[in-house]
Amino acid sequence: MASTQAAAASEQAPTKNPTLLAWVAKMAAMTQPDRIVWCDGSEAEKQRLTEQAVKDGTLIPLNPQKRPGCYLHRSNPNDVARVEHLTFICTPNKTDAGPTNNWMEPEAAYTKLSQLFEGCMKGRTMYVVPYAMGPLGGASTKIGVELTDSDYVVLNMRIMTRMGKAALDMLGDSDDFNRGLHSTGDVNPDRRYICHFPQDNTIWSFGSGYGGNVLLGKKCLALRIGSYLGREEGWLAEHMLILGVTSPKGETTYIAAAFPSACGKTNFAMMIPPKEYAGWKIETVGDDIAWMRPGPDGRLYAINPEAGYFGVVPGTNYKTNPNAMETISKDTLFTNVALTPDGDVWWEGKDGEVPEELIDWQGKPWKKGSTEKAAHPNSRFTAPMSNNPVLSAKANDPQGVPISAIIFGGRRSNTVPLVLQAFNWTHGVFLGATMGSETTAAATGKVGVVRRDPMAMLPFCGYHMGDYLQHWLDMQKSIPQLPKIFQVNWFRQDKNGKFIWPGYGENMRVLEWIVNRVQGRVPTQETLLGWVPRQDQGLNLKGLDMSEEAVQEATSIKEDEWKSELKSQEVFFEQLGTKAPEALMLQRKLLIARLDG
Ligand code: OXD
Ligand code: MN
Repeated sequence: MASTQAAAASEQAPTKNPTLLAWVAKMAAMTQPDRIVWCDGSEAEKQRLTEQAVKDGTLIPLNPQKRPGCYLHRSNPNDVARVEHLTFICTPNKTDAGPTNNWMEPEAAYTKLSQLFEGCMKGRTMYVVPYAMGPLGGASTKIGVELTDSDYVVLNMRIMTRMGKAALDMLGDSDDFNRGLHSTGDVNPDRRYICHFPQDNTIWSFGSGYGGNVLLGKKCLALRIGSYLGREEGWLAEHMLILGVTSPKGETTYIAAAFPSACGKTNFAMMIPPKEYAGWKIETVGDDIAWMRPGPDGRLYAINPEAGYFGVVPGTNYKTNPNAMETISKDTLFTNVALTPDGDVWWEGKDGEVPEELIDWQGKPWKKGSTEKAAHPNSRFTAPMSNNPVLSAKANDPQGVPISAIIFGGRRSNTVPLVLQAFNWTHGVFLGATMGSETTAAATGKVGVVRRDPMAMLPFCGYHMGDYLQHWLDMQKSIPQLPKIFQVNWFRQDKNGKFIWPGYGENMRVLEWIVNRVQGRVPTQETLLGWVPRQDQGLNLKGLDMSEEAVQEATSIKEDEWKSELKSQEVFFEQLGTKAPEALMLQRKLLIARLDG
């Protein structure tokens, strides 16, 4: 694009912010779009972009009687998940990125990606998407601007963030905004890079259209860059849901919980308690990301920086998550699910009969009984959080909510018991740091292998993991009223490979114990690993369809399993080298001594 066009574009720009205008012009000069469109976030803009996306085949309208305002998008089959091996942290020193991130030297990365971005928007539109992560006007809220050549990205960003004029107004003339550049390019996995430059507050993403790689506010800004900023500024950016649980007496406790991708954060955040819990209520503040900072009253306050949900579709049904089913009943974008003959969507695990015939996620005819999945295992919905019947009013509160408990949960078929409470903050950080989880379809690669995933942040920590863990330890000095820390595992299996714990709504029983512990209401039992529910005054099992032996099995601690677990943890700590925090190494020694003693 000629520089005269860039000048013309800045004349039409709805801002006079000199830094923003100069940066947009510079990026446009490199990518050379035919036109630049500044997004205002209006309904008219949504309609215009949607019509255009339908016309160019990016979106398929669904049956308006069955799914009003909903569309289906099919991605390139080579572009269906986050690509951790193509995701880079580009800090000046390799050590700053640490051993768990891919690293590129910043200048080398800018040069390499500039070659890909050079002229890549010829014949295309560059959309300028100003967005806020967090409630507008909040002290914790951050502004980003994403430049993208994808109308699908704009429509998703519209749901996932507070986007358009309001964000631009909040930015004003400040130069404090994240600079995000994205092009779908030719969707070639050999030319796909997701690069983060924390010291420049910049993200460059090329060659993908998949949410986690391209909705730059989410994983890239809210977690990778966010975690880096959090360390500099004294707060925490975490891969955590936030929920409020209200007892029949009207007492609300806010809890943040970290689980790796596709391990049920959305389900947990929207859970409906079982019938034995009449009068209890769960409300969602966030389903994926928490930004937490100490508040003036000494408690830790959390906001959800997002405005929508980008959730895993398969397995969602009226039993596992009725509130999600309501949430995705309208105004939702579906990606890579199957299409029914009557214009609705279908996925494995949906309620009701399996249809005889479908069009699968790749647009091919599919017949019942096929060995192929009709919906991709990482197919997704993008839905506004305002659709959620149990959305907490606090989700839009710029102050956030005071967190009383933090939960770390992995997907483990063995070893980790149903629930335990850490002895103290340092021990809790040790539990989070040593989390392991079996991999899922949310990222490209083998599914079902255990990997260490500290705080569920392995793919999302924007700096050295050892420094990150030290930051967690240091935070206790600035939070006089520390939340209590817990570890859970809903995924333990019996010898036949069946999940022992029923999960979903029944997780309320574990949640109630956590609330009771936080409020100091129930006694507990000490074990080698932490505090667990007592058999007499522990978990409420009334009405639970589970044998006593199965409950025993779900909560048991097997010392031999813990000995091999400790070995696998050792490999992880060795990787951190001298940056493995001393306090965590001491926790490790104490645990070894307890197990050997
Ligand atoms: C997500 C993920 O999309 O964690 O939230 O992959
Ligand atoms: Mn996630």
